[in-house]
Amino acid sequence: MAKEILSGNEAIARGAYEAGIAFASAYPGTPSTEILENISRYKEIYSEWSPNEKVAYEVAFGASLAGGRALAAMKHVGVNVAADPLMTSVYTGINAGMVLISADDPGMHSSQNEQDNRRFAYFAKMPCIEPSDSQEAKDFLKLAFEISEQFDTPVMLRVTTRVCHSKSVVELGERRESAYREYKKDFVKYCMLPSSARVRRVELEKRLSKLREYSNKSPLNRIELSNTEIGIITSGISYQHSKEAFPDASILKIGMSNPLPDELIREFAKKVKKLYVVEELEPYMEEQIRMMGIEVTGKEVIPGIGELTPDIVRNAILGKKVTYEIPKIPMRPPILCPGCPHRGFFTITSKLGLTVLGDIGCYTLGAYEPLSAIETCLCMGASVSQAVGFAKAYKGSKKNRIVAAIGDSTFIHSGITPLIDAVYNKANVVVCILDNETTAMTGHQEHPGTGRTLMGEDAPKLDLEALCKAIGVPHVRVANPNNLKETEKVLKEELAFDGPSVIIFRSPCVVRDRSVWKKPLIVINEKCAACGACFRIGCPAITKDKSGKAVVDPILCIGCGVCIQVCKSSGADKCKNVSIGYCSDICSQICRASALVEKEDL
Ligand SMILES: Cc1ncc(C[n+]2csc(CCOP(=O)(O)OP(=O)(O)O)c2C)c(N)n1
Repeated sequence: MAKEILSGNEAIARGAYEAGIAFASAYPGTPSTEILENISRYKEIYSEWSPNEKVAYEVAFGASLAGGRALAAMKHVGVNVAADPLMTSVYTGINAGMVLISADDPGMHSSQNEQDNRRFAYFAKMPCIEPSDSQEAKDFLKLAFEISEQFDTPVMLRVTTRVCHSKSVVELGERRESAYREYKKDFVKYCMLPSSARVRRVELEKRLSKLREYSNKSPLNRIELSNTEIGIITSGISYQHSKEAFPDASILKIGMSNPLPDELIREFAKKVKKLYVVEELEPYMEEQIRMMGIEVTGKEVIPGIGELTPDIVRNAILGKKVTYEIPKIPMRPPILCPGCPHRGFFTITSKLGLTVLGDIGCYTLGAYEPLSAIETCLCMGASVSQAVGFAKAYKGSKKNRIVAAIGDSTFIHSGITPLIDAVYNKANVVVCILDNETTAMTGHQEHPGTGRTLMGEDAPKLDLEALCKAIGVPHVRVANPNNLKETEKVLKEELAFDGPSVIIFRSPCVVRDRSVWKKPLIVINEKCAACGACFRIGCPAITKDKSGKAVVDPILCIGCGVCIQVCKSSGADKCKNVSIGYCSDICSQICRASALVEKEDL
């Protein structure tokens, strides 16, 4: 069989293909995003970006009921959004195999929190499978579908950033078309009213004990017996770290972490002198093992925050005190790209001193200095609902100045219902939809507002203006955030309005749409007053020379012109007085600009 070097996410996609699945859905989110991007390359599988994770889970569940194997993929916090259907789908069980992929992010490389979704699987009483490399990611996914069908339950495949993004050798297999399972109407199984749910509740417990028996015998859990001085129970990426730190130790490798293989754990515990549990984040296995009456060392020595490494595992077990520390290296927070349309918007909200309640997306970077323009970030969609509550309860001087800033993808994900709340309850808020026509933060995925699907087809484009009007928003405006005067005028007008309004700040993401790139700008050194105004917009293309004057890097600058508009020496629109202007000399000297050598007089 052919072998390839694949990331965990690519391997999961391959596993989905080989498992003969019919349907895959997701809402993007690091570290899970590439799973669906890779699945969409297999034309045998219908795949879609759903508007949010709840929908992604439900459409996959619908596909499973209809008889096709289905999966839904999401980052760990996405499972919170999908929790409602998830908790009850475990009662009904499935028809064709159904797998939920939860991609957790220990260390919060790209997340607003750090949660261990093995706890979710335990809470939901669903099987949880944990691969530790790309080969297992593929093989375990296939097995997860078999477990799902054998035990009539959705199954969680829980991966973490290191498994998702590390690459290792994977032996490929053939696609085995899964047999179509005919849907049969079954009130007690599929229609969760109290009378039927009570029946299924009992079934759920019976299923769990069968799953525990399975877990004890399953090849997913295996003892690797070696030196018996130290025994380590571990799962996922922590298995790789443990092997590297203690190549000679005995290991119980857990691949199925819910339900845990209790008998196997007892057997292993008897064989070794000192027993450790090495697991990232929560003492999930440790607590259960202790509840079995087995003496074990875990979080007393292994940090419960952040990622583990072989060094941490080695030091912790050798008795050196290891505690989690926030990295001390100089912070280099991510910043808005040069030319990002969000910059113009924040330049004005900062200037006006507005209270901007933020959301999650590239625009959250407006919270960092020097813009410091966003005051909150909680979860997707929360900007609008928080703004409603804030506007209602706030008694300070900025009472009428509450602004919610939310991206287009995030608005569709979970901003619409809170906007309905704003209209229904007459909240005095200005909701600013920062519409860059893509899901930029996670890598430019399509969404219902882009007019394209994951599978590359044209789709009806969600009309945000019409949607907001239909909700009943009295004022719906559209503005160009790169035009600072227009941005300021529209914001001031809507802030003066007593009631909810929506301003759609529309300008494409410049990383995705290069058609908006203009010639790079140049600073006329002798005209620069070194006032620093252009530094305050936080554009990475602008740096300071030794004398404190501005310098524009022509390689980074895409000529959005926001800096020209804040340049103090610009003297309105009179080009002659502008100290930053379009460069024609430099353009002709750099390759990217060779297409842009139009003469432009300063
Ligand atoms: C529940 C949840 N799902 C997914 C994510 C990952 N995520 C963060 S921001 C974002 C979307 C950003 O797109 P948009 O709102 O259009 O803003 P942009 O980045 O384009 O400015 C996604 C998918 C998340 N943080 N939380």
